[in-house]
Amino acid sequence: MPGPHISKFYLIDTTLREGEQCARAHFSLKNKIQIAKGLDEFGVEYIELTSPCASPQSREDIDHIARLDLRARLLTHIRCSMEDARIAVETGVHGINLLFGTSHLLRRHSHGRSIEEIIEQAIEVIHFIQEKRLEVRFTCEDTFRSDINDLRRIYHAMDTLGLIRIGVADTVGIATPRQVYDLVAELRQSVRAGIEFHGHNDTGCAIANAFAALEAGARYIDTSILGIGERNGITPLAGMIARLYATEPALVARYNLKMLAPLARMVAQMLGVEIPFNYYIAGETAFSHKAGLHTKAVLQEPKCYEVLNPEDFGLQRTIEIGHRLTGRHAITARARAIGLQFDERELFAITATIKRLADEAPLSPRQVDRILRNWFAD
Ligand code: HCA
Ligand code: CU
Repeated sequence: MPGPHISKFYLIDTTLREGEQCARAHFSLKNKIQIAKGLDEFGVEYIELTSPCASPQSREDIDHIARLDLRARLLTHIRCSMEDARIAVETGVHGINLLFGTSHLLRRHSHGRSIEEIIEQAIEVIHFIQEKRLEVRFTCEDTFRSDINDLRRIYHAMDTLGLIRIGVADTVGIATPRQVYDLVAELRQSVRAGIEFHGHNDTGCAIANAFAALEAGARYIDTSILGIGERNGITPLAGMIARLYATEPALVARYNLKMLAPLARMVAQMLGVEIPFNYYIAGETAFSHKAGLHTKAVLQEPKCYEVLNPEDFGLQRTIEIGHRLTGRHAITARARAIGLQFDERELFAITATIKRLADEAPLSPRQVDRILRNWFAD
């Protein structure tokens, strides 16, 4: 089967903007510095920061982060207004991400502007930022519930201004990969600016949508550590990396993959939450193999059931043994690992015993080892 084609792309991590909008997040300056440095060390190309207009501390924090001299380019994210832009251009970031709600719902209930008014205001703000020689990006917020003709008009108008990026945002997590692909592919034909995709995960499509955007020619993907953001969040960094690595490890070879799990742990701790047990790469069971059929094959060739090599992420696989679905091969391997040899007949008997015991309740690795040792001693 031919693999998908992905060309050059950049990650815009927005843990420090969208992520701060997660109900559980309240980052101190110290937290923000740790996150920014961690992301920089991981290698994301851009870090997006909360608007300096959000609060006095938010403004001070940007100044601090701008002085860290990170490799990643810094962005801040503001409403498309002169008021916000005047403050944002003074913060020392490299670029400014603008957004304006363009869906019928947001135009009506959020700001009440017509499409003409949106374009007019955007032009003024963009010219102002460009005069300050900063990168500008413009997003039609709630892109996928906006009228396609309005989108065409706005993006075209923005593109003639020479923006570095235009943003496509699935603000409410409603889009499907096919819709994302089609829209990005169309825009790719009609605008010169690079396309950024920002996708929420309300219906579980955030990674697939981001990937579809890349397949259609988007150049920038927004992510956050643990996927944190408004409601249930956006495309999670580790999940996006997993998706890209599984397509072709070379796509993510430039990132420091071993930092994904520590970054997830760090942010989970800051939020006072656990990493979900089934989270991409860093989740407790992400590399656990259980059923006999699986463990037998994995012990011979991990690729049978792994598209991600845990070692590349600084992690290890686990073979679960003490349960009713266990198999002889997993038990044999464990016995060997603790220096015990059994013949075939014994192994069948031990396996049957463990299955019978585990029918009551799963056995811990220690209990399994004890059974093996006692058997050997007998
Ligand atoms: C927001 C909305 C936003 C913006 C995304 C973007 C969204 O909280 O400001 O500017 O690309 O999901 O639309 O996060
Ligand atoms: Cu968002």
